[in-house]
Amino acid sequence: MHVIGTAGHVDHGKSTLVEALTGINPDRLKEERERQMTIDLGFAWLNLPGGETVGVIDVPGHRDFIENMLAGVGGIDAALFVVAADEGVMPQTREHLAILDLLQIQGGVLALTKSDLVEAEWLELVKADLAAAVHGTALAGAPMVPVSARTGAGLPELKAALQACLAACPARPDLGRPRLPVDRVFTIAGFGAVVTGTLSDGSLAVGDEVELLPDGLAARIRGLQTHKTKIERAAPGSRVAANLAGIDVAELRRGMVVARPGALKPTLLVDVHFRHLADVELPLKHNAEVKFFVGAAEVLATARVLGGERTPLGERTPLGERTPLGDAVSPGEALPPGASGWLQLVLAEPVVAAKGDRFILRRPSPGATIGGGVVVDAHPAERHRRRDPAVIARLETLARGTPGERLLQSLDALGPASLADGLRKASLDGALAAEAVTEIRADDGLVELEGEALVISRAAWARVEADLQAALAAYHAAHPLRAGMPREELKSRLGQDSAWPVTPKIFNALIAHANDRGRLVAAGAWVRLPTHQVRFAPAQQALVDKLLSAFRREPYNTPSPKDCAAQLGAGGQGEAMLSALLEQGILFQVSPEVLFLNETYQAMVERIKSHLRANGKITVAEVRDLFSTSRKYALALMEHLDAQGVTKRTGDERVLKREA
Ligand SMILES: Nc1nc2c(ncn2[C@@H]2O[C@H](COP(=O)(O)OP(=O)(O)OP(=O)(O)O)[C@@H](O)[C@H]2O)c(=O)[nH]1
Ligand SMILES: [Mg+2]
Repeated sequence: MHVIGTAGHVDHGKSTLVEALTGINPDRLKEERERQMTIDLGFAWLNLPGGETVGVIDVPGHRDFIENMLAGVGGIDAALFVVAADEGVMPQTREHLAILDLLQIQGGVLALTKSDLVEAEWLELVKADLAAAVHGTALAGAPMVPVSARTGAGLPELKAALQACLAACPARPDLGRPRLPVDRVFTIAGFGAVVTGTLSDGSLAVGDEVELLPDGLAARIRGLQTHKTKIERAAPGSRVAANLAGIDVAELRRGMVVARPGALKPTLLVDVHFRHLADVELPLKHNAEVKFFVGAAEVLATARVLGGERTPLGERTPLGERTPLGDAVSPGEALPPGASGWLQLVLAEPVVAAKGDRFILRRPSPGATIGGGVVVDAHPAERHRRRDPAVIARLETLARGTPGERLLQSLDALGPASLADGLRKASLDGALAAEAVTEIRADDGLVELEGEALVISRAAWARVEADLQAALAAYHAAHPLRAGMPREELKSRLGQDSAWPVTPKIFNALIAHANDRGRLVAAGAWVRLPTHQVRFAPAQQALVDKLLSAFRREPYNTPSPKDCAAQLGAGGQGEAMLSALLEQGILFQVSPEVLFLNETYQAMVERIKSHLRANGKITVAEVRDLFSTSRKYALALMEHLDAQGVTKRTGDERVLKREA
């Protein structure tokens, strides 16, 4: 599940390229089609040659609409960065590039559009210019592909480059805490309110009760779609349209977040690490008014400068690291262009944000992007006093991650592992290790599968549980007459989607834990959902009743398995129903050719045993006469009892081998 977003200067051919790639015109507004200019976000989906379908967000390039662009780029995995070959690098080429870099969008492809309009020599000049522009940014080294939407040249190469870029892109983590930042709201006649967005941190399913933040409105998910296809469950990282019941569309707006009730809290105060763009003209003054963009939300804020580093132009400072060249920016001082530092943003309205979220700041008027960075504390306890060195020390530690967070990260990557391995991978020992364990235990972040010898993070466990249940539900739907899914099949199914190896030891521990928690039932070679029951359709049940009454009429002269299957239905149905009757223990098979009702079989065994206890021995002929049946049935039963170790053959006779 991936989402890509376009970016680039106005009129450089982004929307035309999206339509050439996907067949979908992303400009859906009448005004956009009339003005031939994108105003708001557009959505499409692209089938890659490898079979993956990826979501596409098309953004406006015009500088007047850059704030609409910001509502869409937050959740993308990779950029489709567009530069028109005839015009080359332009102001919003640079501004969009800066935004993608501040948001740390990790990959992308550089498409040189309108290549049909230029000569080869000119194209080389534009390429060199673009390579210089992306130097030192998140898109440095991204492949450059000349294309023409007009002639179709380069489109297959572009798709291949996008595919390679996404293949290298890690899957979005499932933290069991879904968030859908709403980037579009509309109604569908007869269905009501629909919100769309790029889902992160967890999955959503039809029927889920949800909350719309920051307002705290309750709703229920009535339907879900991705790429206009109905789905039951949406995975993190996918484009999602959610039809909401119990809410009025007038209450909804872009920037809201759909989440589980109570899972997230809106905030009016965030502590951030901020990078001020080097080519901005003015310094960022303490208490300056800014626009804060996070997720799909936009809110006015006052920026309080807590401290920072004056770094040389263009040079990047890794979080918290002091460069010898930079001298400090004191609390309350203005942050000059090119500097980075710690801000506390006092928000005019509540938003939903989480630690680690990337954000952008813009100056309200005249509008300009001035920088961005990462949320370090989404719920600081208080307004920080300006001259408190402990505040920055704490933020630096938070930015690196608490010991517990570092342990959880390494456990998430390892899958089920020993606690000791998790600590080793996170390079935590001594007091830090103890602190990490205490912290994640306090947050209930650890699931013990086998004490400390095999643990898994709570979030990874939630994923495993959801995968197991989805695999079983799919199996039951495909095989309604089977008692359950074969264990081995479930194991390989789980292994297919897993980021870590599913060894027999790990699989058994996972299944045992899920079984103990009542999430599934593991019985012998079968695993099923607790709710699964083999139920025959009425017409099938009538055939079963008829067959069983034949067994009751002649309990010892029973139809063969082949006859039974034929009576139960053609085309494989009869065989499947017969297996179900055997699995349910209604019928019992003593040999490939002989079946009895289970109760008949039990009674026969008892009668033979008591005969043996009384007489010491029995022959096949005596068994035959005991039940007034034929030799075929008597022989099959006795050979079965020999094999079971109930009887032992000596010559023509059988004796009791042992008392059960
Ligand atoms: N010759 C030629 N013209 C193109 C090509 N791609 C786009 N155009 C033209 O360029 C103009 C702008 O294209 P759009 O796709 O609307 O550009 P955009 O980047 O989406 O513009 P905004 O969304 O407003 O930022 C249109 O007139 C297109 O027909 C191309 O490959 N070759
Ligand atoms: Mg456009």
